[in-house]
Amino acid sequence: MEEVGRTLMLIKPDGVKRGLIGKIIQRIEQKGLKIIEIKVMSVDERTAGRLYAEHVHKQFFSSLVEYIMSGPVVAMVLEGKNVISVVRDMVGATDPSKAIKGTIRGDFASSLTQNTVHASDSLQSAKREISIFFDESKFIE
Ligand code: FUP
Repeated sequence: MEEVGRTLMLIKPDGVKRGLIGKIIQRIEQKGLKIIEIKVMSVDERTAGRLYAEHVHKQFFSSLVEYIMSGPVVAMVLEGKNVISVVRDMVGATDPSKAIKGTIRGDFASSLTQNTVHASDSLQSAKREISIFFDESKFIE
């Protein structure tokens, strides 16, 4: 069954710095996803730590946190049918060198750390991640 759900997408600092906001949003709109919320913001250490909590013991954690704090990001809440798989397919593989052409990372990214976008990997993590960046009670109907 196709269920309507919501996910968090971030355009990471490299995407913002390289002027890719418009191109990425165009792909989201062309795919028919609904943008429920969107803002440009900087990520502080606490927010970065919450976002990447599952990676806290990994050797790349500190570079990940440092990178996401290195410049403004665009945070978005997207809604659509099968939203997790639709958005993850659009984003492409974590490692841009393995991401196929036509995906955001496949077309725009070249570094594992600076991989242009983040998207939640399940509805459960989407709920957790959305609450880090937005107050869901204030979303427009
Ligand atoms: P993804 O869900 O595709 O963003 O990937 P992960 O949750 O596995 O990884 C989160 C972030 O950690 C990725 F965006 C890139 C970064 N990362 C590294 O920097 N080094 C690694 O070896 C693996 C992931």
